[in-house]
Amino acid sequence: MQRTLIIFKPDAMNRMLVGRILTRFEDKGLRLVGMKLQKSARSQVEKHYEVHKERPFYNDLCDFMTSAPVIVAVLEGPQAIQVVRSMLGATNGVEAAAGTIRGDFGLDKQYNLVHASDGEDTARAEIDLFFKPEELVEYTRAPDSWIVS
Ligand code: 3AN
Repeated sequence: MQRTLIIFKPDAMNRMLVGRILTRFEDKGLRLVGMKLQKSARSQVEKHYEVHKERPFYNDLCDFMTSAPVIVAVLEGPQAIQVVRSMLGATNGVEAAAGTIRGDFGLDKQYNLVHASDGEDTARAEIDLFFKPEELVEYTRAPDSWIVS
């Protein structure tokens, strides 16, 4: 089992797409182990996107990510990091394949609806940045035995 951090970005929130996107993750069988609504602190967002600090879009990206409340969540499942990245599709909605979340709902590279961790180390760091250990819940659901053999 692997855990990955996702963020429903301000565009997903303002376009009221959270329910429809979350349904896709639920339909896939992924399990929510943490979830909260928050207006992110600038310092948290700056740290989250630190790897892009030198990129020209860094400041705009931090402005955007603090412009409205977001929903941060942790999803769990086999190979969850890769599974969720594949479901999102390419960064730019114009290029993202049809059938992916960005391919079906987006047309932009900044307004790309959902963030998801891109590797094991980043997933661990991002989960630590956005969640306290006690905010993550371990449990099983009745259908789990029919989702993973
Ligand atoms: P991904 O979200 O697919 O992991 P990254 O890590 O390359 O994409 O970029 C992080 C975030 O930076 C993206 N989600 C997007 O919001 C923003 N971003 C990436 N490239 C650009 C760009 N050329 N112009 C504006 N924003 C960008």
